[in-house]
Amino acid sequence: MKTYFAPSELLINEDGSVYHLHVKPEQLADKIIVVGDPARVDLIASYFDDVECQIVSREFHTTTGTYRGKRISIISTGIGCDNVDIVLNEIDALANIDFQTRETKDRLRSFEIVRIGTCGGLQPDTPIGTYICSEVSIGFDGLLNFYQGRNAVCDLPMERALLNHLGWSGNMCCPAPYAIHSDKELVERIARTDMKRGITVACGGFFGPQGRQLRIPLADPHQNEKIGSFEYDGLRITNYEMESSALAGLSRLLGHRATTVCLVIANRVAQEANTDYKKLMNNLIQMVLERI
Ligand code: R1P
Ligand code: URA
Repeated sequence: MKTYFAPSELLINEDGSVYHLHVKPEQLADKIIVVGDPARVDLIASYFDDVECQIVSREFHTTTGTYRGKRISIISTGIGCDNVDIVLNEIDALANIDFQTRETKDRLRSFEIVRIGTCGGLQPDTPIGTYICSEVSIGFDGLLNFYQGRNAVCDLPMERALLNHLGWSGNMCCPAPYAIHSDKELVERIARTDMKRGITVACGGFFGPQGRQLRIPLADPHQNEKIGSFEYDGLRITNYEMESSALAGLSRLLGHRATTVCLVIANRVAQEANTDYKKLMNNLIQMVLERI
């Protein structure tokens, strides 16, 4: 049975492009690299052989082109899982909803999506300069809780074990954290043996939610010690960033395959940071372009 999506639910611009991204259905490749920083789109595109289109709309910059014969789209999300909700739903609509009839297509398209980002390392063996591939993402952002099917795709025992370990109750559990596995084959192909693998926690903020205290005291001053000592099924929490959970979760619910790779630019245990990471990011970009 076909589902019809009203103009208020799927917003389409006058020129036939999707509302926020301003991208048209034919402009999207099956392989997609997602980044937070719009400037990173141009950096990645500088490695392309050919550029087919470049679209700029708010923080959502999209470039489609080819890298060694592979057609790839690069899209910036800006910061946060709320923006990933927009990007994932709009790219899925571009692929799987007919913009003329506003109905789902008979044959559904599936994307391969890799996010390239920066993150904070949470273990002594994830120093600045480490590349981490997320085998699992834990969302402290709450986004997936609004979608039916969340429990079917999440690792519920891992969620319970983490909450137990943190000893959180009341406001600290609102919204409930969700644990979602990345696509296994994609993790193997992207991480190979030269990237660290682990559990990534995606937070709804850079400061308090990541246990950083400036002038406001934290609700749980021991959050990062507890996060660092959590172990589940041989995996530890390796890093904090702000988008991987929504990317993995929505991809799973929509039938796309996704994972996140991040460069560690701050280590919370050693209390060190490096804001001059251009060379290391360039290297990570080239690794992903070869492997996607
Ligand atoms: C915070 O500084 C930003 O950096 C990380 C976080 O997820 C957040 O978006 O990723 P990006 O480097 O992709 O922006
Ligand atoms: N991005 C984050 O979200 N956290 C960090 O500590 C560094 C980059």
